[in-house]
Amino acid sequence: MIIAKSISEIVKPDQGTCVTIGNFDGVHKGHQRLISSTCRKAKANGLASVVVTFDPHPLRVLVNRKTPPFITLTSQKLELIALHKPDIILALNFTKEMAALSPEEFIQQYLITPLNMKEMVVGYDYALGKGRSGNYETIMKLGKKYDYGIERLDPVIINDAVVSSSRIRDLVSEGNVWDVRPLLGRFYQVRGEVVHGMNRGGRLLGFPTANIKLEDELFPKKGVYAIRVEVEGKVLPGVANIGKNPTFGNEALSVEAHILDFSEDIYGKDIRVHFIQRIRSEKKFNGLDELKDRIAVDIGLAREILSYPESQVRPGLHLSESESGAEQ
Ligand code: RBF
Ligand code: MG
Repeated sequence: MIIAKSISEIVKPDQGTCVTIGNFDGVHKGHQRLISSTCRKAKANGLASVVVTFDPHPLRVLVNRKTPPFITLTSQKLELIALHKPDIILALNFTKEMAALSPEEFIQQYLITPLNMKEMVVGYDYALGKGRSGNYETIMKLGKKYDYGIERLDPVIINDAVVSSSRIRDLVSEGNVWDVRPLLGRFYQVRGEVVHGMNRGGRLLGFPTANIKLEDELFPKKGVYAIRVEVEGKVLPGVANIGKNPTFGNEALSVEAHILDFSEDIYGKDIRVHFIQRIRSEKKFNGLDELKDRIAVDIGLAREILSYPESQVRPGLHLSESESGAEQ
């Protein structure tokens, strides 16, 4: 498998390729089906499999107003795609120049000439090229001219609605992290480096927390969550607070994780926080003792939630199709 950032890094595959292309924010169940179908179809036809995606997300380049934060940072997106073992992942640097290409120019310059594309697999709502002018019919017509086949997959339906990145963003923003799991095939995750916070958690409260350096990613709604924390490949139970610590006066938003029965120094380490279930809203307590008592209750609830078999997290792995509840 090669992960390339530009077509100049790719040796044109003589046998031809089967390609899927998309933004793939979240690499959710719909995306997963596209990617696995592409790999299967490539194998069946003696082609190399290629997943083409964009970095940064095209909305970041095209829209001037603030875009919504994304479900996956590029690092996680590429890891999730790589689980399907395509022969090539092409993460193209998306630019205004690229956005100005017509569907034909894009297909010819990025998919035909460098990749020798013979088959293309696209989502039900896919469109490409300037202003999304290249819809399915356009891509079909171009297939006759450039001699590639095209397959369009139906959306994946879970709990009576289409799985989409925007549906997932909405659920996460509402704090509904448990319900997002079947749509992703895993729990919602944020990642980042452990940085120094106020240093008051351990000293003052008796509940030390790892503060995560915030990246430009989607965070669940403010509140307290049962979590699992991945540190150097180990998965540890914990409880997280996302918020502004109103008990201490309004501070900047922080995401902090208290790992249960744990006292190692993990400053500077990159951790992943998997959000299992929301426990409550953040609130302003009348003093330290009330907050401490409540955190002890939160920890009790988290222990219970984390004892459910469905709350397990396998580091770096997807849940299986049957566990996820995906329907055809
Ligand atoms: N701070 C608040 O002001 N209100 C809360 O409701 C609150 N809940 C928390 C729940 C847990 C499980 C943890 C670990 C922390 C919570 N905090 C809350 C944050 C607390 O104020 C913070 O950890 C310390 O101030 C150290 O930064
Ligand atoms: Mg994320």
